[in-house]
Amino acid sequence: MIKNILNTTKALSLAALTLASVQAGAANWKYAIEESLSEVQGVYATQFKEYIEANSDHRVQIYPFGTLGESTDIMEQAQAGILQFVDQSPGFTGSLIPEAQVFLMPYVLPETESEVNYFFKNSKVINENFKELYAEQDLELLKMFPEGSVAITTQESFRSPADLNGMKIRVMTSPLLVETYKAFGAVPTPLPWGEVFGALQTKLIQGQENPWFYIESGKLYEVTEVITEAGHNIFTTAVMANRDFYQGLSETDQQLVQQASEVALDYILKYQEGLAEEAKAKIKAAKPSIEFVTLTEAERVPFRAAAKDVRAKFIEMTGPSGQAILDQLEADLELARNN
Ligand code: 6CS
Repeated sequence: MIKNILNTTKALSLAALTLASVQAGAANWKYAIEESLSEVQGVYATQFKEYIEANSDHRVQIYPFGTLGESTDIMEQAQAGILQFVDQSPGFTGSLIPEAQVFLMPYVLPETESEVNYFFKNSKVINENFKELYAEQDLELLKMFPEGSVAITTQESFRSPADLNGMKIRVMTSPLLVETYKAFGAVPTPLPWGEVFGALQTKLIQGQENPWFYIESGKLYEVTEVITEAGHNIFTTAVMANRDFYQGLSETDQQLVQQASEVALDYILKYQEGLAEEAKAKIKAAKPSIEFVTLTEAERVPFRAAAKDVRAKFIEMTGPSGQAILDQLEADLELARNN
């Protein structure tokens, strides 16, 4: 049912896209995101749009989740040049750019917000290494940004990998997430976002992982009994432009796009201060029976051990290129720690 509605909306929106006009000098740029306008990707995209529109005659039309299909659909449309900008998270980019899965590896990104923010502002791996890898896929990588610490929703509480045995946990479709949840002892179930709520409701899956704000805005707590923090990851997303489109822009417009991306990044990092705490409070208020669990350091030990296997899988999937990415990422994180 939801799928049919999504398909119809997608068809209508695609038809509208082909009718979109380009006026002389002033362009209409199309930008699709994986979330709604009020969620983190939507807030970033709105800042980007407002900067572009305040500083040029160009207009930016944002297409929120569902209007043009799932994450993989909007990526295809951006690569084909139907869309000028797209936000796709590494959790879905893994099959296209395996190295992007470095952001999915458990216990690599730090938990401290200031370190995370420093990393996303200054990272060489993003601004140099990944720029090249995305370019090979006809994409101009503009920014990557965090969306908060990832929590795991389940029906029953867990404290160890053994407790996760047999639990079907939904993950985004990147292969490394499948390896992660296998290593964590669960049964990983890759699904596109549009199918997650229904799958939890019908008990096809028992849980999933996402940042707190998304668990709240997606009302996932309605179909969840326990939300657990294992401190294993920070959700990362990426914004890019179609490369031919970007290369074809005047130098002034390229600068405009870069400045808009920078302004939106600063905004979104600040915007998220306290966001997870607000989401937790809203969830508790909406469902007082919900249980929040934070795994202790001792309880995290076996999950950290499992992360070593995931690291080996990442290298197996990506070879020397992935190793170089991982080395640079760790050097960037070291810098973030010391700042
Ligand atoms: O779980 C997902 O599929 C996704 N999570 C977030 C926070 N954003 C986009 C994506 O749909």
